[in-house]
Amino acid sequence: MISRRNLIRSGLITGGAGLLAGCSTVIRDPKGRAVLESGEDAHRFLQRSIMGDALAREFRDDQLSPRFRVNGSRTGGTPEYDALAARNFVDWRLQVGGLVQRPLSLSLPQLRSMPQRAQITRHDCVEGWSAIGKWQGPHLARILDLAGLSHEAKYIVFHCADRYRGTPYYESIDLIDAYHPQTILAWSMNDRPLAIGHGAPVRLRVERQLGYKHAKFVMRIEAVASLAGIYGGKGGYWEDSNDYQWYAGI
Ligand SMILES: Nc1nc2c(c(=O)[nH]1)N[C@H]1C(S)=C(S)[C@@H](COP(=O)(O)O)O[C@H]1N2
Ligand SMILES: [Mo]
Repeated sequence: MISRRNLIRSGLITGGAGLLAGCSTVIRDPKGRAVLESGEDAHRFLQRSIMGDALAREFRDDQLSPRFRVNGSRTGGTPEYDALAARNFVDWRLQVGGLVQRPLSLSLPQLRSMPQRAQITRHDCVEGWSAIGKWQGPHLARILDLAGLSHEAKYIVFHCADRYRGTPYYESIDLIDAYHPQTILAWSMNDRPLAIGHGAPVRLRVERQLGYKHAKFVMRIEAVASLAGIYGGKGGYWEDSNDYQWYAGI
């Protein structure tokens, strides 16, 4: 099956190659050329050189989808998660660690009392459905700054409560996406606390990438220098299990 994402990706790369043909500095620069020669990096490179730090499209309240499906795991699923959910996540703490100067343990009220961003965006799943929802939460950047990233940190890994088909769900992004203004840890969806199906108590929103990057049921955030030692080493559940692209730019 040809996935929609691959179509988008090849479309972008084809379109982008044309654009870059006139961009002699990129072609002459050995680093630029190496990047162009590897498909996935090229996608990321092109999206960023064309879009820079551009925002994903935002929508109006009257454009919210009447129905937003629950996809993948419908709950964190473990006894520990169920116990947290039963007490409305008052005992839940977000752990922030790895290559940071100050490991953190943050409660939901703490996340809610930080400066918030709200955004109405379209979620695009690789399986071919989309839905528009409103998300609110603190900037991931703010939390990373509180923890103080070490210089060696290159990726942010999100460890989730659930196992999907028996394997722990996790995802990762690089620092450019981690610091993008629309990258938030959402605890609210459509002006209500995030429902369990959508990833309570907190899920990642990384709006310029496809749905599977938006980790639900986030328990722990880890800053790392390399993705190599983590599970299958490809940076995420779907990347490890189905060879999905690590950079899932839309
Ligand atoms: N922890 C976790 N996060 C996950 C998934 C999952 O199964 N477990 N599924 C992903 C996929 S493929 C999609 S499309 C979205 C679905 O989010 P939704 O249930 O809010 O629609 O969550 C993503 N994040
Ligand atoms: Mo998805």
